Amino acid sequence: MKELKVGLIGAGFMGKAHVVGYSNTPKLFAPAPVRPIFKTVCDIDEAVAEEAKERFGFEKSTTDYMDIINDPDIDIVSVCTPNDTHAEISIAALNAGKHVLCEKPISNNPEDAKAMADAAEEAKKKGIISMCAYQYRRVPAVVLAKKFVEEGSIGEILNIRTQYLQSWSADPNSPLSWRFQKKYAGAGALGDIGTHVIDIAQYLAGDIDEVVSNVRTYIKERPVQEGGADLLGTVKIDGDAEKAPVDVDDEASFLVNFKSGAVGSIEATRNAWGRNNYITIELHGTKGSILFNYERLNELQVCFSDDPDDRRGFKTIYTGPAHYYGDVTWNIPGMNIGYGELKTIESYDFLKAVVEGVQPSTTFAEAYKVDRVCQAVLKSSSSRAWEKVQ
Ligand code: 4PW
Repeated sequence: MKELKVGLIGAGFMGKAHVVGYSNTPKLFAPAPVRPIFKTVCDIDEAVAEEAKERFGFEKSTTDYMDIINDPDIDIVSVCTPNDTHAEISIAALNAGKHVLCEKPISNNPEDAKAMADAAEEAKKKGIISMCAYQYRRVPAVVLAKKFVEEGSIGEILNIRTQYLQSWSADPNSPLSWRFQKKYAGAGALGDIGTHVIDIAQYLAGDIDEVVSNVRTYIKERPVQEGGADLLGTVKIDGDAEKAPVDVDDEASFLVNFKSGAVGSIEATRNAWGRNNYITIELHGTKGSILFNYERLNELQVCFSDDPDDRRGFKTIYTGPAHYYGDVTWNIPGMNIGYGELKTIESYDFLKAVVEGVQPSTTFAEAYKVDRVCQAVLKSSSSRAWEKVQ
């Protein structure tokens, strides 16, 4: 079996997710496109890098990502670092001829996002593949929703309502990680999770043309955290600790108009007690409706207008062998996939694209488009008016 050597940059939560994805690809998918070989892991924290090397089975660890870029033996690079470093690392890797799987959002600022899209376009001419890790568009139920849309089963899309709601930063004692600082993250809930549902909305309904928004920061300062590790609210720091300001949003909600003429609304917050990884998509078309909720990610609900009056309503389709990669994951609908399998589907699509030389979604150019929607949302929050996506 063909082998591809992996360099992982950033060994925290997302680094683990990429390792799970790569290592499960040849186990879950037959035939597997390649066997990923774990060559070098990099983290700015030496102890984290060393521990990741041992636990994940990398050959080497380093604290300098250039060791990965300069290693001619490494074929693919996973970028799992905070947003402010995505451009520098991804562009260096692409220029060195390495295929890049970069975490989302593409960057913390539009200039860098554009530079990344340009670098990816240039690299593509030399057969170098890049992908931004918006994995939720690959949930089999979401892919099925796309199929219904493309087949015209729900007619013309009138409205798409999406939400991404979490609760892990609702507690004021959740520390000030890089995700609450503009210089690293670029934006708060909007950039961190709102971007996922912007990506899905555009995947299903085409480009967003204009937005009008409400953006709020509810918790203005948070306890300072030692070290840069992202704890996603799992560890709290008590009220007496030193505090520093939060300069990103806790919540963004906005109305959108699509170029197609469809309308919609998008909401993102990490301050919604009781909501965990609550991604919802509700599409209303001229001939039917579709509903998805990630907390029941193996299900899609659909309703068709031409069902008889006395039995029209939402029905639930359980995804399984008949759906996206269901034939190679588990055999019976209801056995269900989870986050690990989803990251494996993403890894498989990326590795297969590298082998076949075909550019997969979400491209850096599409991810830059998501970033431009975010910029319009932030602009509208200041101007308090509709803003065009530039
Ligand atoms: O991309 C998102 C992250 O930044 C993820 O899908 C979930 O929320 C997990 O961590 C955050």
